[in-house]
Amino acid sequence: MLDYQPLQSSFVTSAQNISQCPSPLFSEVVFLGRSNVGKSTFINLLCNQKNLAKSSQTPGKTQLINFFLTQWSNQNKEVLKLYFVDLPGFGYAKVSKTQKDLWNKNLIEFLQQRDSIKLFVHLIDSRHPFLEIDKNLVSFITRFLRKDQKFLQIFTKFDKLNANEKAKLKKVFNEAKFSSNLQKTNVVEIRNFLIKSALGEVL
Ligand SMILES: Nc1nc2c(ncn2[C@@H]2O[C@H](COP(=O)(O)OP(=O)(O)OP(=O)(O)O)[C@@H](O)[C@H]2O)c(=O)[nH]1
Ligand SMILES: [Mg+2]
Repeated sequence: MLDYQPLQSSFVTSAQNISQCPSPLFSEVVFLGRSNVGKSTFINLLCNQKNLAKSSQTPGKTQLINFFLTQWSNQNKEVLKLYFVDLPGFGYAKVSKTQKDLWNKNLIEFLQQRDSIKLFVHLIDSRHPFLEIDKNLVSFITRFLRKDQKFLQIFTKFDKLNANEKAKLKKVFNEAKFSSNLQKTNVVEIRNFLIKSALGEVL
């Protein structure tokens, strides 16, 4: 089985809308989820680089479509490149309505029209698994998900649950993955699964 190790990753650019995005040279993985769920921290954990994507205790930290060039090696000495895309969290409202509407329009266009997106990673806070806003995201994405694209759910902040709550959540969401960005739980398994999904190697 191929195992992917992180090589050096780097920030490429921030875009406000699809027209400002870089040339689609590589397959892309986008990270979606409510503000403060741990998207930026999760990217840093996967890439094994603490300060690659900016994370913060204050919700609303990530405000643009941020592209990172990530590089991975496997046992065959192959080097694989992917764009990881860190997005602003939804559900964060500390901007004007006009600003928010424009943002939503830009983000929706990006998600629906950017052909190089191969994997949507939806991050959900383990403590709040059934929020309406997350259900809406699932139905929104599945409406336009193409055959060459995958959708993966990851529950973050798994460290905040007790053993009983962990077992329950795993049972209900049996296709999801569970991560503690703090304790680095399952990082190797999740990293491999995610990269293989982006490559279309997971059915
Ligand atoms: N306990 C715990 N804290 C976490 C975990 N993942 C992230 N955090 C913390 O949650 C806070 C938010 O993390 P970010 O990575 O900035 O969240 P984000 O989803 O990128 O937020 P926005 O950019 O505002 O959308 C930070 O204080 C992180 O340290 C986790 O698995 N467990
Ligand atoms: Mg962020």
